[in-house]
This record gives sequence, structure tokens and C-alpha cells, in this order.
Amino acid sequence: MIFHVLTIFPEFFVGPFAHGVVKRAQDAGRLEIRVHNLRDYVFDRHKTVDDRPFGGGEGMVLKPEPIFLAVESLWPRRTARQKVILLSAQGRLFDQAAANRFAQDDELLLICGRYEGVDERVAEHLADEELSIGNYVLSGGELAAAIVIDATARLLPGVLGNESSAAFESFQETGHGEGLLDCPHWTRPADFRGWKAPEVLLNGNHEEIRRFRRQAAREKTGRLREDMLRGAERGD
Ligand code: 9D3
Repeated sequence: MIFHVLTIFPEFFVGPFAHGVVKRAQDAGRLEIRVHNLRDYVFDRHKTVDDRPFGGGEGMVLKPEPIFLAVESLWPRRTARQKVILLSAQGRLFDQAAANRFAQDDELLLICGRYEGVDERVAEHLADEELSIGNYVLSGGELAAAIVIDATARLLPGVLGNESSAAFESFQETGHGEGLLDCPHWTRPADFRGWKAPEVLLNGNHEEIRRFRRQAAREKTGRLREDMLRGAERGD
């Protein structure tokens, strides 16, 4: 699959895609990431990407023309499997279900918002979806774009090496059913500074281990993610 990123900070993306699963996906030819500089699509004398908001107020707003021009020049004839995603603080929350959907697409173009925001006509008439990665304030959409690409890339067939593991997680299964957090994990040493790994995990009784992990996942979900437990009770 091909990801396009449209940004005023193209150099931002050198680091995030040079490691781990995203690097391997690119090396394996499963994933291509093309970063485009929004300023390459600005043709006015002053090379301005932003302007003051109508109605007044703080900050600047990304102008619509360069963004429309960029998308139209990358995709002169856009198909249904070529999606435009606007990353903004005002978007719907990105989640695992969205990553699963994106992994089915051929080409995705991520527009990184900056400044106070993006002219609303981009959301209304160009983007298929407007997404936020969480309820906190970032200074732009670049980190969000890297996160969307990471979450999607690892779902692509052949990327994790283990086909079934991606499919498994992509249904948001934990192995303990019912949408809980993953169970906690321990490794050697069994005794680290007097803090012991649970004995049950060392005894080789797989049925007992399975029950322990399920209970530990429930306990941890209840403690850290009450919202997920309520979801599990509702069955969603
Ligand atoms: C006055 C309110 N504004 C700033 C405090 C709103 C605002 C404008 C622009 C908040 C954030 C941004 C820039 N953020 C993004 O472009 C962004 C974002 C985010 O802030 N949080 C979570 N996901 C995303 S995706 C893009």
C-alpha cells in the first residue's frame, strides 16, 4: 500500500519510518511512504501556506488552495480505494477499527494540520475522513500521521512475518476474549530485586496459566481502563 503525507515539515518523517515494522514493511515492498512538501504546491509570489482566520482570532489557518492542488496533482483521477484523511484536533478518534479499514485501501493521503487549523473546505470537500489521535493538544498533525501509518503498516499481509498474529490482534482479541487489555508479562530473572514473577507462570500447567492470565488481564483492565470493562459488559 502507498501512504502519501502532505506536510510543511517533510524532514519530520525521516526518523519515524526508519525503524522496526514500518521499515521492514517498506523493505519487503509491502509499503511505500511518499512525503510531499505542501510548499511545492504554492504558486503565489509570497509562497504562503497560511492566512488569518475570517472573523478574527488567534493564530493562522492553512489555506485550502495548496492542499487541493497537491491532492489533485497526485491523484488526477481519484478512485474509491484512494482515501484522503485530514489529521486535526477536531476529528473523530482514530482507533484499531480505523486502522483495520485503512489496511484494506490501496493508497492513503494524510494531510497534516498545523497552526490553529485547516480551512474547513478541506474537511468538507476534499477529505474522506477527519481524524484525531486522542484528547490532547498537539502542535500539528505530523506525529499523528506517523502513528496512523505505524498502526496500519503492521496489519498489512506479510509485514509481521506471522500472518495469524496480525489477524488475531486486528480483531482486538487479547486471547482472553471480550476486549480486555493484554495480560501482564514477565521474563527472567524470576526474582528481580526481590520482586518475584508469579509462580504459576513457571510451573508449566498451561490450563492454570491461561486462567491466571485471564484474571490478571481483567484485574488490570478494571484498574487502568474502566471504560473498556464497561464496553465489554455492553458487548462492544
Ligand atoms: C484554541 C484551541 N486550539 C489550540 C489549543 C485548538 C488546536 C488547534 C490546532 C489544537 C491542536 C491543533 C494542532 N493539532 C493537530 O493538528 C492534530 C491533533 C491534536 O492536536 N490532537 C490529537 N490529534 C491530532 S491530529 C492533528
